[in-house]
Amino acid sequence: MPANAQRLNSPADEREVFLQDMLTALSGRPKQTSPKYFYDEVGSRLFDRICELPEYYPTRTERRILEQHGAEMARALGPRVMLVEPGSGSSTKVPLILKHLREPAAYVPMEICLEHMVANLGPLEAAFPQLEILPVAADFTRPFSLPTPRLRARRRVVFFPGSTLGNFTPDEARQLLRTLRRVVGHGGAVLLGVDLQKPSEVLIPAYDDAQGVTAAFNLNLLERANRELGADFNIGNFSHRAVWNADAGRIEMHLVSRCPQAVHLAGETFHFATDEAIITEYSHKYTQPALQSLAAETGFALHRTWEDEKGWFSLQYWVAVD
Ligand code: AVJ
Repeated sequence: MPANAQRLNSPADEREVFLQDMLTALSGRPKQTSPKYFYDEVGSRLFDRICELPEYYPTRTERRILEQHGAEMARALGPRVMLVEPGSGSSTKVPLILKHLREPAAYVPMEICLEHMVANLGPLEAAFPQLEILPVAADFTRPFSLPTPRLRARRRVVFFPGSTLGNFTPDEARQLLRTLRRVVGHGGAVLLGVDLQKPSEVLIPAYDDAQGVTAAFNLNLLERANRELGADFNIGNFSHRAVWNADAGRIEMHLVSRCPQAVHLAGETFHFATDEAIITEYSHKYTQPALQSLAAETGFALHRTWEDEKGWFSLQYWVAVD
């Protein structure tokens, strides 16, 4: 583990939390797990492959907006920024901002999977040798503390791309944004990447691609529970499904039981009926008016937005208001 990396929770802690969350999930009606459990090393690598899929437009669309408007965004953020990125994954987007930032104080990537995060910081360290990089291995949905960079930062900015905000229900999203408001503090800001509403003919293939990579990403959750928790999911008895829930404005990913079956975990037995589903992820798709009010409800003012020519994806610059 690199000297400057912080791990806020021990692997044993993480495993115990995963176990309790799975037991709660499998006891639920409907059964529902958190999408954060997709991202072990296998899942993180599958997600990297999803980002390259022809059907999965969010990553490349956001990347194009960052390439076209990165300099403007950096001007809006100003000099000596401490840039915090929750759910940084492979940190492949942040260089498009960092390269335009004046004297950034530090970059703080946050990821649950320390190994995957650190394994992908090499190119960034090479590209920005002056920049202090302070990785934090933590679950940003749980209370966390931030490291103090050598250089005194003029302001804190949270960079939250990729529409990860979409994983959260509206109430959870408000709660998370209020946490990020406290994290950035007075004079701080967030730079959000958010996927926008569009026809379901575009959305559903993006979450159910022809090559089956998203299906493997979804099923890996069960393989991970078998690997790490000693569960006995029969992977072949479950199938991947992506549905567009128009009323809730979200894509839902499900793992559907193909037959009546029982799964055992930590001495407990969980029964599945045919066609019974585990909800494994929500991916909410936003509209501009909804984002405008979400900013106001969570202690921010929407200052700037940048969109692609199709209006499929949006980068939002929100400034903290007291
Ligand atoms: C990383 C949460 C933004 O919801 O689009 C990709 C994850 N799930 N394919 C998304 C995901 C299925 C992705 N986020």
